[in-house]
Amino acid sequence: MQKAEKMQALREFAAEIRVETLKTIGSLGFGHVGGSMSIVEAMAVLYGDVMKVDPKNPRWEDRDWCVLSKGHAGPCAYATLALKGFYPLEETRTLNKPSTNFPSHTDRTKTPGVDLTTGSLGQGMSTATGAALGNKIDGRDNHVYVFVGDGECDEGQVWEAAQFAAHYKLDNLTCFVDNNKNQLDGPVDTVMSHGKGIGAKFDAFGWNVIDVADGNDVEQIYDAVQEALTVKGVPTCIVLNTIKGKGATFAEPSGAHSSQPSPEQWEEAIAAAEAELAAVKAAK
Ligand SMILES: Cc1ncc(C[n+]2csc(CCOP(=O)(O)OP(=O)(O)O)c2C)c(N)n1
Repeated sequence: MQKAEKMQALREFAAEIRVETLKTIGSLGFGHVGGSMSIVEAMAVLYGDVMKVDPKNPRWEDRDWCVLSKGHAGPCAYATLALKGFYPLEETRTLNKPSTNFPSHTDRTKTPGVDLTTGSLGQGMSTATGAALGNKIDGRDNHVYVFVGDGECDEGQVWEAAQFAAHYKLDNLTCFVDNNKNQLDGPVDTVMSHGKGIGAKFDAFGWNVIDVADGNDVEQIYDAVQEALTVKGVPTCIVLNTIKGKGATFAEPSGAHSSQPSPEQWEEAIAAAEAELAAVKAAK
């Protein structure tokens, strides 16, 4: 497939994920829209092209792994995995309801395709790093991708894992930083700034660092991942400069962490995302 054709397919996949993420959270009426929408394009690139996974065998030992250390973005993963064929889309509409397999934060014991349980910020970075080391020791030819939030990077545990990953030369590990500039309590720079920047911190810990100027652009993300996969001897951090709430009419303007819009606002947002999907398809 030509690259242009591939990018078009990834843009369409991202637009579909955006619609289904909204419908998933909308089935509950409230939730983590902001941090789910900011990573849509990165998830589209991973599951639409880069990662080797088998929806019929989610625990295939040689699969690539994806860990949402920012586990509150679970709905984006649920929509992505449903579109990839791990389970029917309708099932995601039970989000966070009693006896659901789709809790607000990702849980590997409940949802097919979820590789590690997360939700307590910082921990997913450590467990993903452990998984990468385990895979390396086992001689597996696979890769672990982990997403951390820029607010999450306040957790000391992120940096313990970063130091560990560099020490063990985990070139089978790529960490995406969802640099959407906002966390729960407000702007990252107001709550706890990152000094010279999160990328500079990973660099200081011995990682290869790639800055993606537009972290909601599938081609820029795709190119960064391809570059990361060529780097040997060190893990790579890809800083995605994203927009919190991207594409959600009620959440993007404020960059809110969680949202509980009115039914009319849900309808408006889903209609806008569906219109965007149609426009992306028409641009073929
Ligand atoms: C250890 C821990 N402390 C606090 C929380 C509550 N919490 C959930 S999300 C969040 C903000 C995270 O911000 P960021 O990493 O920027 O993610 P984004 O909202 O942009 O997706 C907080 C404080 C948590 N889940 N775990």
